[in-house]
Order: sequence, then C-alpha cells, then structure tokens
Amino acid sequence: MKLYWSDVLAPRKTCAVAKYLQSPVDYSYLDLGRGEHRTAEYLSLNPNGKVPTLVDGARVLWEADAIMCHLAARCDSELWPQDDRQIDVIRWLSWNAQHFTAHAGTLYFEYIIKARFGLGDVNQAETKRASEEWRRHAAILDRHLEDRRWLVGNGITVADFALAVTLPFAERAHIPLGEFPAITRWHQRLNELDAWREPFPALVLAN
Ligand SMILES: N[C@@H](CCC(=O)N[C@@H](CS)C(=O)NCC(=O)O)C(=O)O
Repeated sequence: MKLYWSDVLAPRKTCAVAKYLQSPVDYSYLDLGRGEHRTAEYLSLNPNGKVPTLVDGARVLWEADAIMCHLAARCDSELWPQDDRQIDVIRWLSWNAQHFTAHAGTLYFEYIIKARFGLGDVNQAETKRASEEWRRHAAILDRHLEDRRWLVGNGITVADFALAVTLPFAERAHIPLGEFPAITRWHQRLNELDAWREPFPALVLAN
C-alpha cells in the first residue's frame, strides 16, 4: 500500500492510524507548498487535488475517514468494528465532518495554514462564527464523554482519531479546548499513544 500524505490535518489521522496498526504502508510525502498535489500524475489518483490518498493494489482511495476504515479493515482491527458499533462510528464521523472538525478546521485554517502558506490575514468574522459553532458542538461531545473513555463502546475506534484531529493544534488555532473538561481528558488519553503524538513518518524531518 502507498499512502500519499503531507504534514497537515487530514493526512494526520490516516498516518496516526497506519502507525497505530503498524500497517504495511509505503509513505509518499507531497510538498503542498510546491504544488506536488496538483500534478497530472497525482490528480489521476485523486481528482480533488487533496491529501491523503491511499493506493492499495488496484484500489485507489481518497477521503481520510475512508482510508482509516480501510487500513483497519485490512487487518481486522476493532478500530473499525464489524457489529452494531459501526453505525455509531459512522454517526460520529458524519457529525465530525459536518460540525465539530468543520468549525475547528476553519480556526486551524485561519490561524495556522494562512500564516504557513502566506494566504493573508485572519478573517475575524469567520473565526468568531467558527468559535461559537465549535463551542456549541463541543458541549454535546463533552456531555457524551463525561463517563466514557472512548467515543464508541469500550475501545478506541477510528472515530476517536477523526474527532481529535484538530486538538493537538488547539492552542495555536485558538480552539477553546480548555473550556471542556471531558474532551480534554479524552484527548489526554489519546496523547498517551505514540501514534497520536507523533503520527508522521520521519521522512518529514528530512524534507
Ligand atoms: N475531505 C478530505 C479533505 C482533504 C483535504 O482538505 N486535505 C487538505 C489538507 S488537510 C489539502 O490537501 N489541501 C491542499 C489544497 O487544498 O490545495 C479528506 O478528509 O481527505
């Protein structure tokens, strides 16, 4: 399997899952600043021109959540459960994409990505709206996690990797994580995993 990645948000969760599962993956780094995700060759794999992309034999997969599920299914991991829990995992992945990480992602883009790639000033109206929306959804997650270790069932799943993806950047992205004690505890639990703290292959340091 070959995983095209870069050291940004969506690939982070796929790299974390690949490392956690010790998946047999060859990593291929794309330098977004140099437009390596917009070459004709890469666009033939991922017409969105986004990272990550996974190539597994004849199968080409884009969308980080689908890639995480595929990696887990490949080794029959409970990260992608095969029973009733699967519906709950899908529920949280969907909620996350539409709400929780959508709003945190706006903050990550405004405060981190814009500065990194020289894309202009922070849009204050956008960050105000995103912070309010994030807080509203974080309150729902915080209640859910009050008496749970992980999002679904008793074990970690791809949903935990997906929902937490912006939280390592909370301070720099002005995400008000500290207001939500149960989310903070849950993220500390994830931080106990090497794969979560340091998901990217060493290659990134060489680039
Ligand atoms: N829904 C996609 C989002 C992928 C995505 O937006 N990737 C960003 C990095 S986090 C990217 O490739 N940005 C480069 C660009 O848009 O030019 C997924 O989950 O894989």
